[in-house]
Amino acid sequence: MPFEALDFYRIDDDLASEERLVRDTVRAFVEKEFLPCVVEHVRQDGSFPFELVPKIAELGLFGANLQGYGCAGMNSVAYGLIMQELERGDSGLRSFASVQGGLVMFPIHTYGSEEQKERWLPALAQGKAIGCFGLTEPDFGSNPGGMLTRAVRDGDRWILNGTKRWITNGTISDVAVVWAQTENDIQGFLVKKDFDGFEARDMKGKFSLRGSITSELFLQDVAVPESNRLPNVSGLKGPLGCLNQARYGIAWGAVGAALACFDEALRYSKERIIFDRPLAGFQLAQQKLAWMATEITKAQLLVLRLGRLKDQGKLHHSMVSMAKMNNVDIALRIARMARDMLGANGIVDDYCAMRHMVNLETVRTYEGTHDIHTLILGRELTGLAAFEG
Ligand code: TGC
Ligand code: FAD
Repeated sequence: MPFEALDFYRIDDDLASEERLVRDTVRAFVEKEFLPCVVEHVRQDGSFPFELVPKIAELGLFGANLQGYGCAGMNSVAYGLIMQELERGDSGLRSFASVQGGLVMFPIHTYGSEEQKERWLPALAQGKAIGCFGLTEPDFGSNPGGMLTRAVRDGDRWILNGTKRWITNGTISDVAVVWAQTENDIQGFLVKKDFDGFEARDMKGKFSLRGSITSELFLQDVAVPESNRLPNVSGLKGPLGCLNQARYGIAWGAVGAALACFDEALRYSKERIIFDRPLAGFQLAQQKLAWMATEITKAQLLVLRLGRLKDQGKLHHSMVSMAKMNNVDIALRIARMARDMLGANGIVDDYCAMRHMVNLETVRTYEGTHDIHTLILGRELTGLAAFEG
């Protein structure tokens, strides 16, 4: 039986036919090409089905909401639906696309020179080049403003020193967007993989997001030409502006993971006979399913409204924080509940609930932890920042 996405409030009716078409196309791709191989990659830590990259590019999924330079120029809702469908497959798949599009193509598109855009955007959109985003450091995750990576001006180049950790796709990237502190402010640099003094290494031992490559980046006296500095932004708002894009995609993606877990739990509970009748017929099981369906519906409405606001230019970043925080939280709780409803079967990789559950632990942490988004909202509501002390 094919996957059935819950649509209790007929949200489909509010989608344009092109938006539905995009969603259905990505759903079919995930079903046919990605799901048959995901478990094999998850069993190896830090492995991704790289052979699917040309197909993902052909579907226009890298930087799908960007205009020009070979990008698909879709609206924000279509972009969100792409993220939803990719994460229905696996958070690692959505991560691959959201880093490439939201964290690498977006800053080049928004802050880059014309030369940088021409050089990188078509190649990144076609999947002929892969990129990564280096903001987090071993000692500075939630507080990137404290970063130790330094860029010192030396004539027409910059000398970069520092370490970035937890960087998705670092070892397979042709270009890293590296954020570094200069004498005056934070600046973004396009660091090519073959620059002397630059090295990326895989990180192993993950329980979570195993179907994704996570790396450390080492920069030792790396000389980066001034022409590789992103000229149109400075300060922390540069990287934080990129995070907005990726957090928006995660808010949609989390719905996809939740839909997969709900569908699995519903099916399983109808088929599983316990005490001579289907599990789904017991009140406790129905309570769980009713709660899941309600939370998914609320999450769907949140992101649809968010997407329409984004397209109208009315989005504030604290709205994105609310959606990322809420949707990842409910998706994680739904994944745990689905795993529980599957009993012992829930712990094996024939089923998706536990894979989504452990992935969502990462999703709760990256792109701003649940706590950080709570504090962003707290600041927005009260006018008082509670990040320190
Ligand atoms: P704060 O004073 O809040 O802001 C400094 C400047 O930035 C502006 N700003 C934003 N602009 C755009 N979008 C946002 N979301 C923005 N948030 C803030 C702000 O207006 C200000 O502008 P200006 O012109 O006045 O200079 O800075 P703060 O130091 O107080 O920030 C605090 C905090 C905690 C909110 C911020 O540091 C934060 O968001 N921390 C979380 C870090 C984080 O999310 N890291 C993610 C790393 S990348 C990643 O995880 C990728 S996962 C990849 C995958 O999907 O695989
Ligand atoms: P910390 O900041 O040390 O937080 C530890 C705990 O303290 C958390 O519970 C947090 O919520 C809490 N905390 C923090 N501040 C406060 C506060 N003010 N008040 C109360 N509690 C607080 N980064 C990139 O730059 N690029 C990437 O591509 C990337 N990919 C990633 C992929 C994976 C698989 C993972 C796990 C992470 C990735 N990250 C990436 C890093 C990610 O963004 C950081 O892990 C995240 O921002 C949190 O930072 P941290 O791990 O240092 O946790």
